[in-house]
Amino acid sequence: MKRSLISVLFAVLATQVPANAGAVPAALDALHVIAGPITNPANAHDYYLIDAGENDFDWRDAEQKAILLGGHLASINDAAENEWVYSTFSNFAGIDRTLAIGLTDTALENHFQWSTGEPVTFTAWGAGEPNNLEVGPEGQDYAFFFQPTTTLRGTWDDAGPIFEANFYLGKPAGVVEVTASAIPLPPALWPGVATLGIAWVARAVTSLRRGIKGYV
Ligand SMILES: [Ca+2]
Ligand SMILES: [Ca+2]
Ligand SMILES: [Ca+2]
Repeated sequence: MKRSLISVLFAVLATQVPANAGAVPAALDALHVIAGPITNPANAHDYYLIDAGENDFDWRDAEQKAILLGGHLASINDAAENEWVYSTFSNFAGIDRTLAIGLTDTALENHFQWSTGEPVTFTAWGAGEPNNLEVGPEGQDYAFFFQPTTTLRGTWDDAGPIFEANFYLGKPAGVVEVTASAIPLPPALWPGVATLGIAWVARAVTSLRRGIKGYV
């Protein structure tokens, strides 16, 4: 995982944002941005849909990409945001998708927290979830929406971090939420990046976000 994240980082840093409006920076390919920014009128936050291209989808990589975009995987703070996120992205471009959101209990089993640090004020677990199903030694610590063709559509499942690229129940993707107060690249989350200079990286990311504004 480390190698792929580093390659993403360098792709971002190497990006020269073109002056001409409407051009799509090459770094978007590395971040696998499918769509965005799309603004939720209810909270004025911008959202992106990202995936892992042809690779297996890893929740942890998606969260790091979200940070590079200036946010985190989406925090679902109420029923209205749940409905908006699911209806906007679960069948985006006509493709059924299994959507990652920013909820995880990696720190303490069955104590789910948003990666933004916001308090958990709303949940929409599917029947019987979260069940921490022991499919591997780690259990299930990462939240995803069930995708549209399941009877549990619109509700959440705890799952392992990795979904195969060709997962048979909907292409895995992540929903990124950017708030006005989001601080790109918190040093605590990017210890390796700190040595490269946080300010330099933050400037590059800000330029990138400016460059892709309007790209949907
Ligand atoms: Ca939110
Ligand atoms: Ca768990
Ligand atoms: Ca589960």
